[in-house]
Amino acid sequence: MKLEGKRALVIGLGKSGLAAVRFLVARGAIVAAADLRARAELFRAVEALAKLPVSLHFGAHPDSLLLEQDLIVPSPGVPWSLPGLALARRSGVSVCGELEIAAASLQGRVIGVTGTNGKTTTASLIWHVLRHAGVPGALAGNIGTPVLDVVDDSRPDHWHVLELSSFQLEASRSFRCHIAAVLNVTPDHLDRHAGFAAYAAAKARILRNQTPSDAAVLNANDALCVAMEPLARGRVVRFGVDCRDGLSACAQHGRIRFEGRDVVGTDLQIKGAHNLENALAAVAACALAGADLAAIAEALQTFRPVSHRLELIANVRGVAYYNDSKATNVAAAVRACRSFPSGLWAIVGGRDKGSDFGPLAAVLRGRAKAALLIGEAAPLIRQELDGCVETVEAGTLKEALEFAAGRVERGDTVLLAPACASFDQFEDYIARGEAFRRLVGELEG
Ligand code: UMA
Repeated sequence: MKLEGKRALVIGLGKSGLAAVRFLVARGAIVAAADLRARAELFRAVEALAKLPVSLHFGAHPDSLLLEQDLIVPSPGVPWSLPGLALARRSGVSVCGELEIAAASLQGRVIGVTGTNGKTTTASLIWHVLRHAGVPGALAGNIGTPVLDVVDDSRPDHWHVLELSSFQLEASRSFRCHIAAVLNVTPDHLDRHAGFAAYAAAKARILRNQTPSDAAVLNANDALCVAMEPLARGRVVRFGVDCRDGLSACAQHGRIRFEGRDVVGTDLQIKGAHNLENALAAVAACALAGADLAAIAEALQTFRPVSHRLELIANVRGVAYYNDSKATNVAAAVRACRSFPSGLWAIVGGRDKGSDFGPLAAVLRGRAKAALLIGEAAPLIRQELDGCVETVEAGTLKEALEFAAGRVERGDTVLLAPACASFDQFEDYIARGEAFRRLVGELEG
């Protein structure tokens, strides 16, 4: 894609937008950047761009600004269906997500990891293994380092491990993943996509542009992943927690196996059946990228849980406190709860994303002593849980923890698994997880 001399507008001045501005300016484009927020709220971004030739626009995105461009690069958080973007497309403006912009310049090969849950853990685990095996490259994408920030350092022998969200995939056309792993697809982001089918279709775009020499690593126990198999143009490598015919990566008698060979025990530092699936996907992706099984086994054993993902924060007087703030949808919260058979105090709630909370009722029945409800979605969740488990409208994280701390018994677990976005009470899931960590620290004190 020729960028020199092109009029390009970046929408959104978050991490991804800043990387896009830097990338486009470096390639000689005439760059403008727009953000819905006011200049005062974006002082850090403004400061970061101070020395670059870029015109900044704050507040609503007027059609006139969009229509005077050759190219528009919306950040992942900008709805792909925004009416202004549709108008721009109809008027011949090229609208491309960051992956599309990166596609032409990223050297080396890509392991793309998507799925509703487990993306960050799996991408981090793959990267941990590849580094251990001496494979050069980078870890980037939805995990926090924008893809466009790793392009300049990319080399032909690099493997890039990219966590890819439905928002990023929806906006890509020619981006190719040499190895594409899809972990699972369950409802999420229904406030952004036009229904579950559209969300699943965005995820499936990870397989677009693969060639016969590429590989699709797919979860054999997830119906939507199985449904993607016909879309794969290269090799299909299936993984699943129980070994059976047709699976390349699986677990049997407490051991992880790949293509019939023993790799390592399943007793890893990342816990739960969902993390076993993540480990299986990682084993398959790393083996396909050329890492040897002995190096994979060693690295799997030293991998620790990523922050805010079923992370053990502390054991206070015989009670375990787990932070799964990243469980921002119902399926993730259900998986987290399943890791604890009984004595559970589940802290649930936040901003609803159009979710069905029914599956939470089923998993909490019998294993939870109470569900402590926080945030905007509390009344909605209470309706679903009533009759299945005791519910307490605690309101805030602090009150939920105080309530639990006054009633817990030795051997119990207090788990933050919100099943909701954090934005009603926190800046993001990280701030919510850090607040939980701090409050548990106070209990310890
Ligand atoms: N904005 C507009 N116009 C709009 C909408 C938003 O100007 O119509 C502006 C906002 O005011 C804000 C900026 O856009 O200033 C934010 O852009 P963004 O939401 O794309 O956030 P970034 O900071 O650029 O972070 C993005 C990803 N965010 C989203 O996908 C929502 C980050 O994933 C990613 O780590 C980062 O790029 C680097 O690649 C976060 C995320 O929540 C972790 N992802 C979702 C998830 O994991 O569930 C998909």
